[in-house]
Amino acid sequence: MRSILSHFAIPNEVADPQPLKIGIINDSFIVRAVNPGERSYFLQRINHHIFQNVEGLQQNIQKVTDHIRAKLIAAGETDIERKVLRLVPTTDGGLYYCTPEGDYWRVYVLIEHATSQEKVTPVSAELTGEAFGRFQCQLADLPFDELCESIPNFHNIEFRLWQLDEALQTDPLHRKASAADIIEAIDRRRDDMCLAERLFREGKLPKHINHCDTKVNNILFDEAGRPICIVDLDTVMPGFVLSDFGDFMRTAANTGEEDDPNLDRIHVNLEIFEAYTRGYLREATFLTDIEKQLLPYGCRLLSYMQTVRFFTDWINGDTYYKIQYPDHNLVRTRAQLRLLEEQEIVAPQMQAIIDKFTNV
Ligand code: GN1
Ligand code: MG
Repeated sequence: MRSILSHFAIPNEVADPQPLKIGIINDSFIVRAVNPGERSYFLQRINHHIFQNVEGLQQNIQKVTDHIRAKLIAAGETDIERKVLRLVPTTDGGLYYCTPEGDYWRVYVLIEHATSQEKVTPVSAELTGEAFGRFQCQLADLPFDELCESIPNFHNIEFRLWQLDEALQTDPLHRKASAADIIEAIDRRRDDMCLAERLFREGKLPKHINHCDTKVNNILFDEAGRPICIVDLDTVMPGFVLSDFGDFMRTAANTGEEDDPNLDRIHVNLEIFEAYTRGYLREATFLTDIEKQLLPYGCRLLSYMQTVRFFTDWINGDTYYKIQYPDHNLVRTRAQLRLLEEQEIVAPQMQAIIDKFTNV
């Protein structure tokens, strides 16, 4: 492990890397400074089975963090090193180090005195909405095609439906016969759910840089409980703002669990919806009218997309998502489908909340 560190431009003396139990995609380690007051670091092995274009991924992160840093400097902010991540280059100026065995490693400067949260409250939902709104706003003038899709077609529902159709054709474990109701529910909504992709092709809906993993645990908070920095930039890529809004609501504005076996527990938490929306719209001042109007649709789109992705994985024999019991992906599918149905029911209330904050 120390030999990995020797390939990075770390000027100060550091201790041995200590493994951290965060995230399930990359392996993470903390590398503490030996002398007090000096920089510590965050070392990660990048999962290159999921992120197959590590060069493109690292370029994305460098562009996004440079862009945000320039914005913070221009705004006269202080404490900038805690407000945006900084990649540490390799000794020959690269953005990552690849070992002879083919493992990919990167190093960030560690953000000190920061905490993270797993569950939101209405107060933290509003702060989180502001933080993701500010993040999108800081990146709104970075042309979306300057970044690559670190996972190609990640939030493209047409592609996800194509993947499902492929899986259903093969049906390797003969599972589809027992899930006709799910297939029907997905099919019935196909046309509606591909609206965003159609609007993009018609030039009516723009793409922007999105985070694409807008969970509250991807925000670092300071000691006073205020968001300081957005982390986990692996999926930052071009897409619709609906992705980030919708994925937060999918994960946080649900009274049940993502994989809740008891569907009666699943409802939309409108209090969280309203709090996040208030914070988000306050900061995301770049949004066009159509983007604002489509935000409730964005919630449904992300729940639908996750339904399709879990279901595809179940049909395929559980090759992508880790499962804890045999039909876990089927249970996840049904829970996400129920969330979608609940979001359909409260769509008018969601729209009224959006309208209240946008004065239309
Ligand atoms: C994966 O591992 P996690 O929870 O950060 C997935 C997301 C899904 C989520 C569903 C790279 O994210 O897109 O929404 O599972 N990330 C990737 O729980 O596929
Ligand atoms: Mg994550």
